[in-house]
Amino acid sequence: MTQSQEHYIALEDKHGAHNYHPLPVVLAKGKGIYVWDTDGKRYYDFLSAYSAVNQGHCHPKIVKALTDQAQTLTLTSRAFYNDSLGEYEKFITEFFKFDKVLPMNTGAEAVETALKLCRKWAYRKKGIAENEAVILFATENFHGRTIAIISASTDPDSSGGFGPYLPGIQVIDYNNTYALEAALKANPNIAGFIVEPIQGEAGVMVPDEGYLKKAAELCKQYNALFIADEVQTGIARTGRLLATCGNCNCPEKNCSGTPEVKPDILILGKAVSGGVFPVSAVLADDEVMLCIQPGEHGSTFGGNPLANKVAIAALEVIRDENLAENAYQLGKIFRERMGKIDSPILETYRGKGLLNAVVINPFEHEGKKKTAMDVCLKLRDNGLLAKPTHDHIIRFAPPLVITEEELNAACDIIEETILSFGQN
Ligand code: IF1
Repeated sequence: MTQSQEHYIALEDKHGAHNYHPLPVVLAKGKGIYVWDTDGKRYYDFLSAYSAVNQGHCHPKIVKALTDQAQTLTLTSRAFYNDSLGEYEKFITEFFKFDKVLPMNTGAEAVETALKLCRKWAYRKKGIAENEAVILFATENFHGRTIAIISASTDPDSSGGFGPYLPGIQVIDYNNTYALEAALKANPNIAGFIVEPIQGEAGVMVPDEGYLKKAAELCKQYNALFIADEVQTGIARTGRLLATCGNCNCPEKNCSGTPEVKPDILILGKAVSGGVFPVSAVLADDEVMLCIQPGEHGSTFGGNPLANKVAIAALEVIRDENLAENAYQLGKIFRERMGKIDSPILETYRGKGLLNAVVINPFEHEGKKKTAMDVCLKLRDNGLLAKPTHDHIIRFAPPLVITEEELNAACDIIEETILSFGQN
């Protein structure tokens, strides 16, 4: 850590709220799969801003869409029409095969939107009595930071001390279709079930094969909406256009893998814009989406011209650069490489596509107790950035534009770093 970086860290510490504990590195530039710190040192970015920068940092096509539109028209509000919103709505609904989209900005806002939509549907279509609707969530979920969302959290760090919480929420076991069926059977007021196809914050928890399909079938059987939060898993990250990829008709060649399911409500964020701008989206067919009527929901910035142009460009990059296929192929190589690392500190690894995690056994090194954070600090020193989750898990999620050669070079760093700890 140089003096210059300490200066930036001290500034944030003094003037910013202390709601984060960042890895000590101060970034000043990004290009493709790389970021540079304020001293000019280059790193492989294996976090990709939590999977927002799937298209790589500062992708020229996306940046051009942003700068062109920034000089023309940035914001109209939804009080008026604008000449890019319809174009974007047509594009994204055709891309993901839904009738309609509701544009928002952040992931949490899109989740809130989906929850509101689900409740409206419950009252207007399912016939649940006013104020009686219940939405099911999974244990260890992460859907964002709003009061409604943390009301469903099972993580005391997320929810503790922020009560009172929102009613109308029930939490059931993740990756357990029996628990889902029991809940649906027990209560006719269940309006929907919201789930991450792979749980990110929980530590890249990949559910059993067929779980999502069965969950969607159960929702259909009991007339509840199946809501997929693909804010993190969405848009090529897991080796398919969507982790729930069913009826989405992926433009990618390799995306003919086992079709899973088409959610009733699909939530996207992060990579919709390639990390250039906050853009999120809720997609549904008319039967559901038209339950919300004019004046009942909205946002000043949702559907703004900058967002519209940026999102079209970002999705075109996903399609034109075959990023789902790349994530699929390179994900296999990544896990093969992790499987070959022979170290007592590497407990296991898991993931899909380029959303992976390595589980670190707590260990002692040079007489001191070490955790995943110590491994991440060493990775940083060795030129690769990743962030621990839950003390013992390291998430590895590089931009999807990474090449096989670059991935192997990055795996060399991970391997050397882990092995350097294993030799006590
Ligand atoms: C933070 C994790 C990732 C999400 C899913 C909605 C949202 C997120 C599945 C909300 C956001 C973020 C937010 C970020 C940390 C991060 C995260 F570590 F918590 F789990 F990505 F891995 N649904 N995830 O993962 O989207 O409102 O943030 O745009 O610092 O809170 P948002």
